Amino acid sequence: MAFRENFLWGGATAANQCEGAYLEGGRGLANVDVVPAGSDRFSVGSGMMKMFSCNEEHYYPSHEAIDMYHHYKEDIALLAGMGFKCYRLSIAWSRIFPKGDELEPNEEGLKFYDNVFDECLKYGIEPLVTICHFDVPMHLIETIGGWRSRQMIDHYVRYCETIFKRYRDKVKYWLTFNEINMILHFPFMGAGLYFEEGENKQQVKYTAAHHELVASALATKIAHEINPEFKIGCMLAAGNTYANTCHPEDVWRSIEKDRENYFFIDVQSRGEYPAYALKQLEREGVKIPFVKGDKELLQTYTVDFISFSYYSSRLVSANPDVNKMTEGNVFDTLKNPYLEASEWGWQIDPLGLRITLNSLYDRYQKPLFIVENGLGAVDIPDEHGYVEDDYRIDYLREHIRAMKEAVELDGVDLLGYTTWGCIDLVSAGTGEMKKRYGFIYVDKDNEGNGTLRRSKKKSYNWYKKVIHSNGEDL
Ligand code: P53
Repeated sequence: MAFRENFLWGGATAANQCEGAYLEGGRGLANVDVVPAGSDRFSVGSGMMKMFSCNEEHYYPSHEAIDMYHHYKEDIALLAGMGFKCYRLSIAWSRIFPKGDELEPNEEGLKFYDNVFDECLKYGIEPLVTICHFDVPMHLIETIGGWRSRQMIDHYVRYCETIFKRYRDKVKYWLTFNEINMILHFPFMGAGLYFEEGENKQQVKYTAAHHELVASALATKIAHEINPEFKIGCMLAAGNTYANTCHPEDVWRSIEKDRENYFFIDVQSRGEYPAYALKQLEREGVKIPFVKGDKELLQTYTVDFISFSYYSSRLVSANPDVNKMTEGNVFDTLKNPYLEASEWGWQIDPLGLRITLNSLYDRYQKPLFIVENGLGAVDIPDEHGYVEDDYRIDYLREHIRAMKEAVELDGVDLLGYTTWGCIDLVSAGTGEMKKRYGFIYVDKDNEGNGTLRRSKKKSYNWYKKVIHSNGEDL
């Protein structure tokens, strides 16, 4: 058998993309609530357009999302019906600390996640919790500028300590920051960063990154103090970058591109700023805001495992004339002529997953966890809400095969696999509902119309069979 006995099969979601109830239960407003769907999404999400509150002209998909806040029992029962061993979800920071700088947490928010975890445990589902999946309380953005401020570390650590203690006996696996490298690509959405005119963006991004990296190390420290059994992971938006040709310049460019992303994991897993990053930041005139003790913290409290999302490989050229990027993703990439693409232009590359798994394992030699993978597609349901989603089954089957080869043939140490958006939810990149990943269909459209009814797609029973056979019956 390729996969270990207790391999963690399951699916993943994020609070802002599924919970809704954005002001219920004492929850405070977060950056993710003011990022609209539609044409302004990219400018707001990337910190170029200031929109710190909601207005009438825009539609904000996080406000209701799929209303999992009120449907969680039904939803977790559906996940359990597929035999899930693991459910990755995130805690909405502003449910626990509505403004972010309170000293006492919001009991109603804590209670909500108690209920959610109890529901998971009832079915023997192991929760895997993302502590921060893109969300930052708006109050902290308005008062201190989000992660550009070092004070964020204290607020984050207080939040971590609160949830580690509260869920000490319910949750074992934690991720400190979702796709930490997203800070470079979608900085308002990823870290609450808004750029003032004329500001050195590179400096702001790496300052914020440093604060997150120190916060992540501190979280790892207190996690193990609170419960030595806790497993703390980092999380990378992964996918190797290929060179467009065998021209050495292209190969070099692809190495540089990958390092932009590896940088974060190099710090979180190896415990220090890699030499290439120190040199590059120095050349760019970026100052890393080290404070006494930071280096020791980073060195001492490295992560227990490496988790990542994988949707696609990337492609780059050193030639600026060739380097015209495709649309449809916050990650730049050239069109790879050997690959097909999804309806949103994301290129489909199952072998790329094996390549990515091997690269990460070679580099870090720590257990890996695939915490996101899947196909965002348009689904057309029949009158019962049933979708014949063979395209999704094909995508997942090929990726699971590739991951199996990485385990069986290459010896990669893999803890589990959670598909993205196991129940349809709001797209982070576009804000649409139409871009669906789920085994479970949710009746809701891009404009917010629909009954929110849940129904099983064809892939539901397929995935159930995959889990039941521990990945043998694909
Ligand atoms: P969507 C791209 C853009 C935004 C978030 O993306 C992304 C990515 C791809 O790496 O990251 C993750 O919804 C993220 C999820 C997100 C998922 O990819 O744009 O962790 O929140 O939903 C898929 O199709």
